[in-house]
Amino acid sequence: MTKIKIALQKSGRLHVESIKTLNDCGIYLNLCYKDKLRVLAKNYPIEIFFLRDDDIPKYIQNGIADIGIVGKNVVCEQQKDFLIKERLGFGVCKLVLAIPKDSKYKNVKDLFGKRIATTYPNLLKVFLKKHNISSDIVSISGSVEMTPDLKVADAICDIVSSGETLFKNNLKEIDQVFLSEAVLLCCPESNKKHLVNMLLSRIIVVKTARKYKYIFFFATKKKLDKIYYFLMKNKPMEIKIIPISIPIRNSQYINIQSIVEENMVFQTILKLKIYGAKNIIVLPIQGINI
Ligand code: PRT
Ligand code: ZN
Repeated sequence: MTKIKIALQKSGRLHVESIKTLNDCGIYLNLCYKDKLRVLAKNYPIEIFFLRDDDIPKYIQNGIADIGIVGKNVVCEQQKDFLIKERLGFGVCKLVLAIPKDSKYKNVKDLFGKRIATTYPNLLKVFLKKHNISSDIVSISGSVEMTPDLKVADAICDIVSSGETLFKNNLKEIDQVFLSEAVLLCCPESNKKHLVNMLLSRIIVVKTARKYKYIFFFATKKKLDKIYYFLMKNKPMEIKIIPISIPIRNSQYINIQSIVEENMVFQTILKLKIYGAKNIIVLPIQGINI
């Protein structure tokens, strides 16, 4: 039987969420996969390759794997953007320019002729070119944050997520070079297009659902108009589902159900409580087909 081959990061920041994405699509791996490099899915004709993230774009381009998950920063640094099929919304981070805290430089323009250490020379080159700045790119393979202290560079260009590493190393961000998140790669010349497209659409359904929650509650009929207006006003643009209200026999209460953006859940609950809503239940959504 034809198998879809999927390349995922073996360990590291994208590993857990990548596996979770497959699980959310209903694809489960055989137990004890932890130390293996090739694993079969339990319930689908799918084989997973666990790789270093830097190798994933190559595997996809050469057709060794059909689908892969990796940081956009890695793909674009390797100039293989054409492999990107979909953004996945996790592993969010940014590539930034940072300098020692006591330095007076304010932005990229102040780095003209200065030394910038990075593991992302290509992305940095593109950014400097866009701003017409000529700097000395010091290309290294790790521990970039130490280089200003060691006088190897005047500034760094590195990935930041919480900002803790910059803070601990007495560095401050001065400019954003590139925004990144995990992306789904697809081999453009895959001979399993039909199977791959089926899996892709399932991943998109799961990804869409992750952004929303299902909200279920009770309210009195006389508050329905206000609640309905509030929910419609805050309804996700992307989704054409309107809130539904279900009358309850012999009761002044009605049951209302709607979909809200995850980052609006807290505000929505507060507002609904003001309108006297009761028994508010928030549920995760398994999938949304738009
Ligand atoms: O072993 P392998 O080669 O597969 O993994 P890796 O060590 O090269 O990559 P890994 O696991 O560290 O990161 C995988 C991907 O996660 C990256 O390519 C990014 O797309 C994404 N990502 C998200 C990050 C971060 N957040 C992140 N914070 N990648 C790296 N970092 C590092 C950064 O380089 C810096 O050293 O974390 C430090 C900064 O973190 P904060 O939280 O202190 O700001
Ligand atoms: Zn790597």
